Amino acid sequence: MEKLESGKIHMTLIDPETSGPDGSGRIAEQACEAGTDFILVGGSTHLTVREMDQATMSIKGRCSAPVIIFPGSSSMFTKYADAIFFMSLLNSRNLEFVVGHQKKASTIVKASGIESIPMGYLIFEPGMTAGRVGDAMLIGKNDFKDAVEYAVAAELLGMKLVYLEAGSGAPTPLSAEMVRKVKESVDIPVIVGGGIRDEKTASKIAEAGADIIVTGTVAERAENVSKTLKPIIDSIRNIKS
Ligand code: 1GP
Repeated sequence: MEKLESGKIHMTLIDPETSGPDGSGRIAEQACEAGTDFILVGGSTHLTVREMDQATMSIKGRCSAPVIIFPGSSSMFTKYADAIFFMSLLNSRNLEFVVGHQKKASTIVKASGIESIPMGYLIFEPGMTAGRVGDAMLIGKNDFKDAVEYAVAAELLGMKLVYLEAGSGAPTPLSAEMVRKVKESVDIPVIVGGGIRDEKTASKIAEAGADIIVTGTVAERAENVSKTLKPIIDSIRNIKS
């Protein structure tokens, strides 16, 4: 929240399932060099506590940015992270993703003492793996009313952030119009991710009102992560809310 007072934020998503512990550390190191603000560790597929621990320790050893867990299930926890998105997939038809995993993880997360950030998570078309695994009733590209209603519900439920997700690796990201309509309707910060691969797209989405931009795949696939992420990160820095 403090960081948001001085401008837009960039988060780098690292999925240890794809990158492994060493690869996760390598991506984090270069993302840090490029100026990313936070590392998200996690993804839609299942990871054990041990895998989360190894990847997070590798990331923490090579990058000073705070690490936030982005869980796909109740077992995706590590005490080595700085915080966790305690998130609810509001448009899932499966109660497990709305509140079941949260119930299972609740006492462990609380006892760990790590910061828990309540977040509403909404998956839009095409949704990709997150949409399939989370059994999401995907919000259509032009279903502005649904998107706004879910986002306002997240705010009224007390969530501190709302995340608009097109799905990791989505061929196209959310439209600027969708981001603008949601942003105009809520007073909590809006995170946007899925399919953002270049500075032009990132700045368009940030200009439309996204407070936080998440990129994942572009770093996983880059030969030079730092060189690839830097223009994306720089492009959102001077955009006013
Ligand atoms: C996925 O929104 C994130 O949860 C990142 O998506 O991998 O397409 O950048 P990409």
